[in-house]
Amino acid sequence: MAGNFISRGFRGRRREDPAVASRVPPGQYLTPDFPVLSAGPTPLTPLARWDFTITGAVGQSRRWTWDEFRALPSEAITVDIHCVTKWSKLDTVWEGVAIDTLLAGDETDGAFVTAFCDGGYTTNLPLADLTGGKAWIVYAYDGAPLAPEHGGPARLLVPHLYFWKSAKWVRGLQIMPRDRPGFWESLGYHDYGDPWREQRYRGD
Ligand SMILES: Nc1nc2c(c(=O)[nH]1)N[C@H]1C(S)=C(S)[C@@H](COP(=O)(O)O)O[C@H]1N2
Ligand SMILES: [Mo]
Repeated sequence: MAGNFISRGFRGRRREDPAVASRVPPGQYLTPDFPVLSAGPTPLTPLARWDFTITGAVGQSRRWTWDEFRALPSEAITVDIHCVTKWSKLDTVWEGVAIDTLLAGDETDGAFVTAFCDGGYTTNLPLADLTGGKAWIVYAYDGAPLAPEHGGPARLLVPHLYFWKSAKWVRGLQIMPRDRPGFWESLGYHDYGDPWREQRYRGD
């Protein structure tokens, strides 16, 4: 497939190339770096004490230990990411478990989700933005275990929204009937955060 060939083989990432430019949302620039943006110190939770839980408006709460989580079916994911501070990165390569896999077979009443993390960070999303192959809990980046500063051992990856929604050091999802703003959303960031509509701040 032509599109696939271009995105896989492309290393120069020149914005003037229309195939590249069409993948950069308004107001964003491309960076070859992988900046670290954390609101606090990097938490270091030993894997023996790590778990992942789904709670709230679900038929049954679910919990996985690290070993159980790593035994789940996983996928390789190649996606573009967009930070609200205006950098974008094309073709980032991750490995992780689809949220669909974690929710499989479960009836949910809630339409909203708060992702919660070691260190206390939270972010909110509509449940529909986490399902249908649009979001993952990832534990590897570029073929190596996810570095602690980038959210290791595991982070949420929701590439179609600004990157603050991709909660680092994520430990679970709380499913709720109503929307509740997370950390940055309470401080004036946009509730939804679509980079293609430049939803950076409340009111955008
Ligand atoms: N737990 C947690 N997750 C977080 C953050 C944070 O401060 N704490 N920062 C968010 C923001 S604002 C961005 S842009 C991305 C940055 O991810 P990176 O440091 O891997 O580039 O993580 C998001 N997830
Ligand atoms: Mo950010």
